[in-house]
Amino acid sequence: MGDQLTGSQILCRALLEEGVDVLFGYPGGAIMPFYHALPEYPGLRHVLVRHEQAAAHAADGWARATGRPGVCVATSGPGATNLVTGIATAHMDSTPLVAITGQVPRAMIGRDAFQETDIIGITQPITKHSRLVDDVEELADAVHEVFAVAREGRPGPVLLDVPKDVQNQKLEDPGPRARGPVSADHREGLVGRPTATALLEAARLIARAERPLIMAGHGIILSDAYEELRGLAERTGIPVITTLLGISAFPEAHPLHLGMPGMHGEVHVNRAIQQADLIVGVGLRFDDRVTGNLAAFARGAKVVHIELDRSEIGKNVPVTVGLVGDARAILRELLEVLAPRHCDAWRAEIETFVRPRPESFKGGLSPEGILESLEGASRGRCTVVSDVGQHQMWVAKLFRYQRPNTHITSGGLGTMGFAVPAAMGVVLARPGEPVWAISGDGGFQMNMQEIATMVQERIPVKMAIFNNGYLGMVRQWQQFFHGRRYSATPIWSPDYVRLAEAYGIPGWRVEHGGQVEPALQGALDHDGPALIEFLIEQEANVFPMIPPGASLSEPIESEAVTA
Ligand SMILES: Cc1ncc(C[n+]2csc(CCOP(=O)(O)OP(=O)(O)O)c2C)c(N)n1
Repeated sequence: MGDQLTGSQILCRALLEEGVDVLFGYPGGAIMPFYHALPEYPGLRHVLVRHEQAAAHAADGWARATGRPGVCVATSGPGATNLVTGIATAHMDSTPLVAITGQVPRAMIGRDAFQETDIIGITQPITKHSRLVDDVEELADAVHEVFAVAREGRPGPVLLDVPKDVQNQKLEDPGPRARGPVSADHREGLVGRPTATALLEAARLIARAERPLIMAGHGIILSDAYEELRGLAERTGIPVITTLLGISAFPEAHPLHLGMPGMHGEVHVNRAIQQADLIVGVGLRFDDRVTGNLAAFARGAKVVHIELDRSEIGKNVPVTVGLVGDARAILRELLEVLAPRHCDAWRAEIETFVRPRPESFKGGLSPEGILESLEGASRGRCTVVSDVGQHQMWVAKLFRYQRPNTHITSGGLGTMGFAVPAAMGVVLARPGEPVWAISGDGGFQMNMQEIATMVQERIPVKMAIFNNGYLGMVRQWQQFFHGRRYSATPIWSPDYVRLAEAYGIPGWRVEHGGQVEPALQGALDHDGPALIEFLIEQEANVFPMIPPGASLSEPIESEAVTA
């Protein structure tokens, strides 16, 4: 007779078999058997967060940085429901995330037991798959199944709900699972090839277009298609636009890089889109923040859409040729049939749309100045995790990303409070590299409790708060579209330097330009978490801005228009 294992031990072992080495979580009644088993598996590092939402965001940050599923754990009821925003964030941005929740014992399910919620029902619309395991015999297979679902095809979150008595159930040790090495490659098992006819048609459109553009999205990062994207651009001379989640999928300093499109996109980028005769969209979903008024979006352009998720093709924008599959694989096939060409005349035309920018903001306390100094101090070697709001747009537009996948943000859900916990996950995925969490004073206060996690777990996140005393992005909308009625947007902050002190970490308040670089250097030199508060101009705005519902041709470019 072999040894007996509990469900919890089987769960831990299955996690190790999936290559998991870190999990973010918070214990409670229904998940206690799992936490009882955990110390027997030192290969599983557990990071105790201060709020389950942060566990989901940290696992999400870890997953975005590694390309492998991140894992978060919570108890039933309030623990599980606290994960929901993080799961929805991962769902909107196609992050592979495995959420494990305890559930009340099977005999209690459906009786409104203490801390019972139907977390399967709650999360079904925001997961790829959610599964209640009601027999220990199924547990190991269920773990492997949800990991496979999370990473295969278009990645996304999954949830495994494990009743407490199943965690305690005993089973004859089935022995380690006979399976090959775990692949970190989420492209495993993918996807039909596009037909030769469709590929040739796409190549023909690319060869003949006079004003073509490439729009690159998150799919480039998810499929490691940097080289192929660059190959496509350089073979054809077609300028490249990167969406918010596509930022850092193409070198920003490259002469073919144009910038970000959409609501806060550069004027020349949006103008180029409106004048294009072909858009090659790769790994993106043409969401409404990118297109503006759909009816007026790129009306002269045919669209070649390369996308893993078939349901995205034609969902928002009419498509001339849709190529369904992994971006890297399809770009490679396309490169085989594409002859070299250039787009010099079109590029010269776009050049005339570009608004002049000041040479340097260095040393200033403007958002531009801070980001330029931050880039200099980090020598381009850092990863930047931004929160949601005005600062997010400044970070997206002004920071010059030099390496792939070094810009991480909540795009689809736009989740305030994301940056600080997500950055913890990124630090653990990229030890030795500076990781900045850049937040507004609003979003920072949504998850600042996680400084305690950083201290206890020695996670050296560098936190930068752009404090404008307002929920800035909402205030900007109120200024532009609600007659400056600043309803519920002025926001008080605690003394962040003393807050840092209370947590035992260094903190700086930066009130004038001369303090920017010393503070950045001080934070980077400190071997641990550190915090900087930048007191920026209170009513600074993000320009340009396409008003909601307007077309990309109708930007607000300066204060004059809003006065
Ligand atoms: C969880 C959540 N609640 C509300 C919003 C709506 N919202 C979007 S931006 C924003 C203001 C953000 O303010 P702050 O964090 O101070 O950043 P700033 O815009 O000033 O840079 C708000 C409230 C949101 N995106 N997420």
